Amino acid sequence: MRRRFWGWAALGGVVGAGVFLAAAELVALVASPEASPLLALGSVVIDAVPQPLKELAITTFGEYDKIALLLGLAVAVLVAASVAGVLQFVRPPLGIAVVVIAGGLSLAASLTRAGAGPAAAVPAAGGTVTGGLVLWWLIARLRAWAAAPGDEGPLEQPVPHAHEGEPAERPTVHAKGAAGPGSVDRRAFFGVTAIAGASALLIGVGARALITASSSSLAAVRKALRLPAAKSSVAIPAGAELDIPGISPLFTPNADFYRVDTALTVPSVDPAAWRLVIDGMVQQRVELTFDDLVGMGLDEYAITLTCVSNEVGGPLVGNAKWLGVPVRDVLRMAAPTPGADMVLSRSVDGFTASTPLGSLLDDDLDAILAVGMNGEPLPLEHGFPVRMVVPGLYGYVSATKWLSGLKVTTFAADEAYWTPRGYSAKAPIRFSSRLDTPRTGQPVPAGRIPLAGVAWAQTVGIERVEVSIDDSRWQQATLSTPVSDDTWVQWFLEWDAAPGAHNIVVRAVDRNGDVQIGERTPVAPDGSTGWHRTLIRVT
Ligand SMILES: Nc1nc2c(c(=O)[nH]1)N[C@H]1C(S)=C(S)[C@@H](COP(=O)(O)O)O[C@H]1N2
Ligand SMILES: [Mo]
Repeated sequence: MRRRFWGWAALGGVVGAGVFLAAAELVALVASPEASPLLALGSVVIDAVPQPLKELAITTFGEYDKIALLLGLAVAVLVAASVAGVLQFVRPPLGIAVVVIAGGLSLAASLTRAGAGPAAAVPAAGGTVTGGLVLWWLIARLRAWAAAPGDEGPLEQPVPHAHEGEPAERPTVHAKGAAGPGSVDRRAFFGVTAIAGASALLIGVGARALITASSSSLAAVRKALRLPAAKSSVAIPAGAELDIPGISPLFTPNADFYRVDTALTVPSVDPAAWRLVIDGMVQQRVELTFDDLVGMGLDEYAITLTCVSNEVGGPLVGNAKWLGVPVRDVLRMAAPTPGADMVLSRSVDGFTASTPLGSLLDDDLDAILAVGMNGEPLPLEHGFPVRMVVPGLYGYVSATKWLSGLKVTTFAADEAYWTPRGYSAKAPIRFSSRLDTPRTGQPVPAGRIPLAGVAWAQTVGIERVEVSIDDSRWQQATLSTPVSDDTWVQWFLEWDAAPGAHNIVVRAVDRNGDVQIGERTPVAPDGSTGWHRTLIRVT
């Protein structure tokens, strides 16, 4: 078929895809809000991409890694849709075959998400049928127009717009074509393209907005939630916080707290419907409601949380005051049976973490089920309404957000989310230190200035922090008064900065007397090592 129609065929394909997605969103709204095909596909991609690629995405896009993924998916959909349109034009029903394949993939993706019931299949199925019909009809009109005798088609090669507004008004049709055979099909093609395109846009955006609105109603639920007062609060000793511009604050504000998870959209969990199931190798299966949990009494704990993906000197660490209940109190209600050595905590979104049972039962370790963070209910993106926090273990093996279950089991029998993806099943944190100020690329004027930052060795505590300037001897920094061994400390060292470039290296020594490992190792499989080195320019 004539190549000059390929642009219009691609446009038909894109409109068909738009109708596919809009219809799916509309059906999802009624049938299965979690089963949006695009989001389901995105989640499958997140779960499937190999670990190095994922690290690359996190380091390249940071907090925007998920937006980048969705944009990438959108581009892929545009390309596939255009190809489907052209294929359907050149060799029907190959385009329809592409739609069916896309529908099958979305269907599989929706059905395999955590907690998906049979209803999760409906949006993808509805989208496939509607999108396929529109594509078939549009391309049939285009083929009739292209095949019409005497119609040479557009005089100039029309360039399809990015948005399918009013291509019919383009000066592409000469008088003979307008009245000749095929003009009915041409008008039908453009008319339906415009109407279908515009409706897809309206319906798709509208349905998504309504689905999103349900999460803003959850935000209102969270805002109205009043947690019982804490039985005990964290004592902050004098000198716990240094007053140095540019240093990490002792407690990281919730809005600045790093976020790492595999959830493409923040899971919505209503505390009124929340249940925690403790099962597996237990004498007594236990099921708790949110009121049961907070009714056990809340205490405040200051704990620094660390991500295994944090590079030396990186931002994926934060300190907060958590309000919660010891995990051991809940586990003891269920009475773990002998032989168990692991607790597999599960999130509503399917994420799992493997934590040694011994750590969670240890009376001297403040492993908690947290419901509050820095004086508020947990923020939605930090695991509302309940998450786990365990001092001294990386987040991926302990800090399950949107918690739904604790399965008492063994490391031999069960595997957590990250274990088959290149990370260790057990991962105590590697203690570390960081220079916060001054920063690389931020020249400072010569004179006396503080070098300052934070250091953490959860459960053990920081003994001292040492700084080496231009490879000279290690100088001991001054520490803030620790809140506890589970929180980071701030440190500073006054420095007479002379003009030029200077190499600053920081390392910590923990209370066991161990010196921070100097050798650089990557974040996988169990956390980065190395000293934070910073090049500072003094002017
Ligand atoms: N449900 C769920 N919980 C999760 C994760 C996740 O992907 N899904 N990521 C874990 C990881 S890797 C870390 S480091 C911490 C991060 O917690 P934050 O986002 O509140 O800082 O959450 C943990 N809990
Ligand atoms: Mo993490």
